Amino acid sequence: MADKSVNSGNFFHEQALDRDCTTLSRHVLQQLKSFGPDAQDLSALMTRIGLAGKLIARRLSRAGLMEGVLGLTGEVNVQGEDVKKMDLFANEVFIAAFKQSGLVCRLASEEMDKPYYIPENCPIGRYTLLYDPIDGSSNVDHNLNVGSIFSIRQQEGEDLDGTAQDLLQSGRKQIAAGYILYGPSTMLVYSIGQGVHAFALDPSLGEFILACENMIIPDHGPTYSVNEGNFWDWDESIRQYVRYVHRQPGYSARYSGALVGDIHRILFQGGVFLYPGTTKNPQGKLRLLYETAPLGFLVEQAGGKASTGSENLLDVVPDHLHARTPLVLGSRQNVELVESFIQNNPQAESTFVQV
Ligand code: AHM
Ligand code: MG
Repeated sequence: MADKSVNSGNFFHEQALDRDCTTLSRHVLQQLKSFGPDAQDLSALMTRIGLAGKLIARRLSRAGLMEGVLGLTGEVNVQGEDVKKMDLFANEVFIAAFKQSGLVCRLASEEMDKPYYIPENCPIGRYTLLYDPIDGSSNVDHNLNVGSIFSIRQQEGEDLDGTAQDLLQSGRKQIAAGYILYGPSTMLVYSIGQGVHAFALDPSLGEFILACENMIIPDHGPTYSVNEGNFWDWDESIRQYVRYVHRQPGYSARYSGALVGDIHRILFQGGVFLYPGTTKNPQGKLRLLYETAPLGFLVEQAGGKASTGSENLLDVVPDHLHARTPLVLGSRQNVELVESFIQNNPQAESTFVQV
């Protein structure tokens, strides 16, 4: 008679092995159900992004022990923000990871005034990588969570004048998007338009392994995530929303200073992240092409909603590479509630599921 305990042991062993073998590149190919050139390219793009993430995670994990990792470079970037050494390092990591890949023709990031074009002596691909190398830079020097955000678009036309005008299109043009979260563990969350999937970096393997497939954001959640230090710089409608939330039972404020971490929590628990315009910056702080549009793409793919407060975020067409948008992102019902305040028609919470 067969020994059932041995068989079931084998079954769990096989399952665990299969899970460990679900790497990022394999997962992309499985999603696309193809080994054709487009699928191979997308799989290779994700692998390179994963490599950049591993290099950045390695540097961050040793930052407190090494000279010259933390602090400012003394430069100011195109956004008018002080550049940190980690911002510069992470920016260069992505360039190094893609320069010889033959996958991209250009990279554009928060830290570069203009796109970086792959030099002619290197293989040139047909995709563009847009990225924020370190999201939440102010957290870096204090050993708090930070992230990287990425978005992939296909080059349209020849871009002969080198101005990358074809990038000035809505977020619907994204082929893939996601983020890497450098927290207690390093996680990569991505979508190629077929759901949202989370991978955890297994340090013993040096691989991103599937941790959570087809993530669905709850329709309503308890978290509101906003920098209330800007309260008196907001429009009255945002102040009214926040006052309203203060009076509602069940809400919790969570704001880490790094968008990636805050959105990661909201993807799992539900809730809303807001970065509205202020009197000084009516378009808010966050940039469309490499911050808000990729996260909007992810959240929509998870069944949530991405808005500027007055229109669908993924419909916004930027007028320049570093254009900003106000952001209201998260669970569908929470986002609609914020929108109703902005449109001066506050909806009663009773129409929403209680938290
Ligand atoms: P960064 O990419 O320069 O770090 O800026 C983006 C970050 C977001 O991660 C975060 O939500 C926001 O800026 C915090 O800004 P503030 O300090 O104004 O609340
Ligand atoms: Mg940023």
